[in-house]
Amino acid sequence: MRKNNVRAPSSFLCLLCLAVWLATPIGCTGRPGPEDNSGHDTSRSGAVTAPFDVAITDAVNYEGGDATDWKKFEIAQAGQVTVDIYWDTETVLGEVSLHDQYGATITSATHDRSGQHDQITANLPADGLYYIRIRTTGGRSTYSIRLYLGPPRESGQMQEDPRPEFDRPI
Ligand SMILES: [Ca+2]
Repeated sequence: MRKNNVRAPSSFLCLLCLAVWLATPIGCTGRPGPEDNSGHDTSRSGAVTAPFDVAITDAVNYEGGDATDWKKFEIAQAGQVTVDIYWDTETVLGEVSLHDQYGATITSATHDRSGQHDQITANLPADGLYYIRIRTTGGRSTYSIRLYLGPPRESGQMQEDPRPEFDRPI
């Protein structure tokens, strides 16, 4: 009987320890998880509208907890769409992909680390809503992205656009 009385509290303590251990976030090392600071655009439902023919600037930062940005656009009729992306940091492990309204991947490109520019293009089968996902699986970079109707144009044009936003820290 006495033995049981002693054992009961220690079992309780073990359970308490287990509960505390399970409740402790895995990322308690002080470093954020890849999406901890990603904001609404970490998922398709929070995608930001990307205009046509205008370069927009944003950034992804894997170690900083903002690994993914979703953009969205609509087309009025089926046709070819091209996306140019320029990474400020060539060494980033970047990816850019095009998705249909349900999130299925239409085409994608893994960043070519020998340069800054990647490009994807696709013939979209119907009018409606489409998505672009920009992601890093390592490193960080500011990037500029521009989408336009039609086949790929000469690369390098976008580099001439003024991009004062690049001064902000990422
Ligand atoms: Ca984000």
